[in-house]
Amino acid sequence: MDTLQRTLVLLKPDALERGIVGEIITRFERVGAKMIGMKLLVSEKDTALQHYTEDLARRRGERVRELMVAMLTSGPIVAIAFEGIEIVEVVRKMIGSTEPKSAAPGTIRGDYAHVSFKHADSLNVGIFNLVHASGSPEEAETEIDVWFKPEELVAFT
Ligand code: IDP
Ligand code: MG
Repeated sequence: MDTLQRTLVLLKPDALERGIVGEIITRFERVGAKMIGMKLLVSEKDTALQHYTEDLARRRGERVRELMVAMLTSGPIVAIAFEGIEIVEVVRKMIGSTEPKSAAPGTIRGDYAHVSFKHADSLNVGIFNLVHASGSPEEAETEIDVWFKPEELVAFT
């Protein structure tokens, strides 16, 4: 198994609205994750659909996929590609579980948010949890391709 991996992080519109982009990036810098790509953009609907794929609809329902595509395209986002040793798992650990209410203190979702699935459901919105991170090395490679052209990734040692 190759221990050197890449992962895709998105700072979702709520992170930009809250003005905590720098604080979140600082956390990844602290653990030594190597930034190999970063951009600020407003996502097209097509791109958001490539990111939140059929897989999300299968796992969480078509409604959640639609809500998340709407959320992701609702304002500026920051896309970052990181490289590091088993970095996929490390970054997932750092962001915490999907529902901020359940996310452990010390995680990004646990430290900067607190809302529940129940609350999001009552408003019929996707849950605001600030950050996306790839769930597996395979997902990471697919997602990096969605957000970055090869020439936008910086290789240096
Ligand atoms: P993850 O982001 O922790 O990997 P996924 O299951 O891949 O979680 O879901 C993608 C995103 O969709 C979540 O981060 C969250 O914002 C949103 N989401 C997932 N399930 C629900 C739900 O039941 N209600 C509202 N939003 C949801
Ligand atoms: Mg996911």
